Amino acid sequence: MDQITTLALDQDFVAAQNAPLTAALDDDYAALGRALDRRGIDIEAITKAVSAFAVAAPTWAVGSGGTRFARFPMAGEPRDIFDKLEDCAVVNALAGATPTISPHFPWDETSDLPALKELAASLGLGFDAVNSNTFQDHPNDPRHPLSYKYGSLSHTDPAVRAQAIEHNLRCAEIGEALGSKALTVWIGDGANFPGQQHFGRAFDRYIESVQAIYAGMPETFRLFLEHKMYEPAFYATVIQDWGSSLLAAQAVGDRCLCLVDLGHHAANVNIEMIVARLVHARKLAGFHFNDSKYGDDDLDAGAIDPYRLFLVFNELVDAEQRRTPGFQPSYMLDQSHNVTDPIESLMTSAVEVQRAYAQALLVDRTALDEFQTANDPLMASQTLKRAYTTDVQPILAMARNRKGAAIDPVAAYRASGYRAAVARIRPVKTGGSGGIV
Ligand SMILES: [Mn+2]
Repeated sequence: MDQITTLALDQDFVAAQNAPLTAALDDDYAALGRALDRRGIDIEAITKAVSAFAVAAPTWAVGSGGTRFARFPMAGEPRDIFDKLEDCAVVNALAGATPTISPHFPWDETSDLPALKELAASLGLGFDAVNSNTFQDHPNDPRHPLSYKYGSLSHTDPAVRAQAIEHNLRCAEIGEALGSKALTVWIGDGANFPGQQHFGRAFDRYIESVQAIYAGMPETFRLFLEHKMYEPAFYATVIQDWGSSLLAAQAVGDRCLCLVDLGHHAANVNIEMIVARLVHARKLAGFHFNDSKYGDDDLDAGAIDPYRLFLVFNELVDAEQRRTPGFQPSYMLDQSHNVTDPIESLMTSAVEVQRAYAQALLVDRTALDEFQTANDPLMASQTLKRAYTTDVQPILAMARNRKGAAIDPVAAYRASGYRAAVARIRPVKTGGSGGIV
């Protein structure tokens, strides 16, 4: 492959884009610094923490997503994992918050792993958790002669389970070669009709399969179990909620943890409380960030309910500051971009996640503790709101500016002409009607 040259990855271009914006940024940053100082908060400490904060970009999110009904392809969509890496590099170069990518197999299959590693290194990208896929068949792969139509790790047929276990072990092996340290397992197993599946036996089979993956994967690896309430199984899913996920993780081992995808719950479920419970159990793997209005919408993080995102981070920062043993969450975006340029969505989403983190760092935890102890719900709530309503934009922009990323990532991206440039060398990719690409 030819590595493309693009203005979006050119430091001088980004610096030139930032130049006319720096005076206003300095002014806003100084004003916010004074305001925070009056609250006893050192703005530099917050900026440093924000600067160190990272969220992984999933490789599948740089292509156009779709729904069950249709997918509308976009110009210049990535053709393979190498193109995806280049798109992810642009996201990281301009928004400065996604230094790692999370690959998915078989979607990211390549026969040349060393070349993949080399390209990632040249683009300054590392590899986060590897994702396995046993929720669809792999018709062109001779290692997958059996169908996952009726499940994978919990399938009634031991041969299908063995095939699915083998796929997961292979994903871990590829991940190890790429420098990843975790394997994420999400299965679509479940039932579409009452009576279709024996709940207890299916769960037992799932645990047994995950135990086999855990025993076979590298000892340096962590195993993330992702739950999801529904879809593709619409009546019952084997790992439908954090309770099932926790029971399974506890049955498997210390390095087996529960991953929370914000969209994978019933409407109005208190996700921040799930975070607190998983932190308590020392079983929080991390997050797949996205947003939703109705279900597993996979909308951009912070697009619908930024306060909920803040409340999730409020729990995460609380755990971080209490130095909870073993607290080492892994953060990733997991969204489907149906109507936007995925690069723009990923950049703005990474910024929204960072924003929620910055706001959560501003919570006066001593005051909050006192209001909780004194049973003062109004002031406790106001303590959170005071942090949430603080405009931390200058902190986020300053963190980006200092690391050579863009003060205004979307404006810089559009000015770079990246999409038009890749559209000239990447043919339009039709097909793929699924909601996930
Ligand atoms: Mn997910």
